Amino acid sequence: MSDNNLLSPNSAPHSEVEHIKRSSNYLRGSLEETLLDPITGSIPEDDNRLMKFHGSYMQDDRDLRNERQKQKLEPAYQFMLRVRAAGGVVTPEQWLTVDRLACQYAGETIRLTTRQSFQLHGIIKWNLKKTIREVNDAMLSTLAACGDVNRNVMCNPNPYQSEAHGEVYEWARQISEHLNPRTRAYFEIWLDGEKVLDSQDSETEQEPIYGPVYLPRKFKIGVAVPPSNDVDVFSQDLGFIAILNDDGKLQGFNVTVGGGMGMTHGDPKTYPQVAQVIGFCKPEQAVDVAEKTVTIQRDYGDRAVRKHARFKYTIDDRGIDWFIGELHKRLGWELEAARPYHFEHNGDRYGWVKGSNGKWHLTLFIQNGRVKDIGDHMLMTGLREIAKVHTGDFRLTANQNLIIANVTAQKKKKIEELAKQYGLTDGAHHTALRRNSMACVALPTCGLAMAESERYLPELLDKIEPIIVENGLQEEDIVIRMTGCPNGCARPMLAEIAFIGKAPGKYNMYLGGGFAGNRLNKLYKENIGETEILESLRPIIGHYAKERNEGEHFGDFVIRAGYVKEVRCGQEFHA
Ligand code: SRM
Ligand code: SF4
Repeated sequence: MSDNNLLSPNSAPHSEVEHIKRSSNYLRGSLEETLLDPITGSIPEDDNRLMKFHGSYMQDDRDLRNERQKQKLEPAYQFMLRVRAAGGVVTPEQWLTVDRLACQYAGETIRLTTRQSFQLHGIIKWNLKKTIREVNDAMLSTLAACGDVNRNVMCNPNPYQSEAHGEVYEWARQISEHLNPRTRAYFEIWLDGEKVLDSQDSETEQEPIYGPVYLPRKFKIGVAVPPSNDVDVFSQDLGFIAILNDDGKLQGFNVTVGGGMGMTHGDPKTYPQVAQVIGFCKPEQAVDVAEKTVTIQRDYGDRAVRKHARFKYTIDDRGIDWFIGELHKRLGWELEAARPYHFEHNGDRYGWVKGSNGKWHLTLFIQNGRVKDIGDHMLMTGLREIAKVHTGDFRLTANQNLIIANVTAQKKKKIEELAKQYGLTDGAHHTALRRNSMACVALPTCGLAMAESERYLPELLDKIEPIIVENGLQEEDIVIRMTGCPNGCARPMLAEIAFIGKAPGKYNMYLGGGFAGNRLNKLYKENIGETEILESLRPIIGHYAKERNEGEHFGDFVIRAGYVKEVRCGQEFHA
């Protein structure tokens, strides 16, 4: 393993974060002590960096910032906790645990994320350890939910092809487990070391895959099952596209590399990128491909400039042929030629369906992944009541929605009744535009937000929907996404219509992403507020309604009609 030196492959000195990681003794830092410090609800910055690897971010409630400053109080420090489960599959018991923790420590709300995880917000420092312990008691984890490691492995929760899904999911789970950090720090800090004694040799501390400085940056893997590209496989650092034969049996995976969304406004050296398909591997080779790809990024990723440290830049700088050569060398075998595949969409398919295993699956529309009781709309209570009787599983989708999966014929009626009683919806009464909408968390918790997102998109949709309805497009699937900044947490750069926050109330508007998540969009208008957004969209929507070709998606139309140019790769995004 390389990279014990202090220079990046580009010979520049390593960034501050690299030094923090290196001297952290495998992610321990002084976390154990600072968590106990009774004087402040915060932790020092160095520990905050390490905390991310443990699945938590220190935040403060930005709605309260000014008021607290006026009162000369420290910010309202609180912690976000990300709970991950590969492919977003959890049992009803695990759902109930997350629900209980949310009610006890995290403001009575759960956030389903764009990577099929849970987020709890607003946990105060002194409740963090109990919360993490209970998450682990439920056989869930927060380790590596954030930080410079492989994150939650996404997997298509396809309820239509239950058998193939089961197999694909199993590979996603194995990749996830294989790439988990091995440090005992997590167990020592949060679980009082008890699991260490059970399962690990306490003499040696090793990270066989990551080494002592982990990766230069976060790393993301997703597994798609065509025709659904719900995991947005082209946005992933490493992707697997399941190839099934005519009987629906898994043959293996096409491998994709080098996707990513994040960028900085006004800095063309940073850009979103779509991944490239580089070949095919058998199912049992996927873990090896994942491990070797991660080690290549470990050894060649930029450790000097964090903005340039994602795997997409490693590949773009050195070239795809270099990467494939390096991968083959490390594997000791070669990928086969990529096999044909076809994606139809990247959204969710709502409502009840019967899977090939005879069980039933209900996909619910959860606006922006926010699970909360608001007035008469008792979403959180309803899901809790379902979890109490459900014997199948829950599946978080990559579009922030939820599937009540594997419902037996006997339980279907009961679950239907509960869904009705608590107003849980498959979104049928909304426009297809809203059903295909997604917004990142942004304010008030996200420290990087420049504008509202989750709290604003539903309101903006209230104003766009009448235009959609006037034009008879209420059942036309159009993918619309918003984020509060250009980090791209709701993968807006792949949406047909996107808004990326610039300042309070101001957004850059992008058009022309591929309906199946296969093409980046392009800047259409810069720094505009709501009035201009609506004025800009109205004629384009009208034009689309009148002049679209049969089956033509909105993203394709705006390119054909000349509103924006087609973007074929990330390097063309800002051009
Ligand atoms: Fe994200 C940082 C929320 C998916 C790209 N993301 C953040 C932080 C932790 C803000 C921070 O660093 O202080 C946000 C916490 C907000 C909050 O208050 O909860 C945050 N990201 C989210 C979630 C919760 C959005 C959501 O509404 O669901 C998603 C959690 C995923 C999970 O469960 O693991 C989330 N983030 C994504 C995605 C989409 C994906 O992974 O499929 C992306 C784009 C894909 C990619 O990584 O290229 C994404 N998040 C970022 C970036 C930009 C990374 C970059 O390459 O530049 C940041 C900032 C950073 O890393 O410095 C970021
Ligand atoms: Fe925060 Fe930006 Fe991610 Fe939205 S896109 S959650 S504002 S980092």
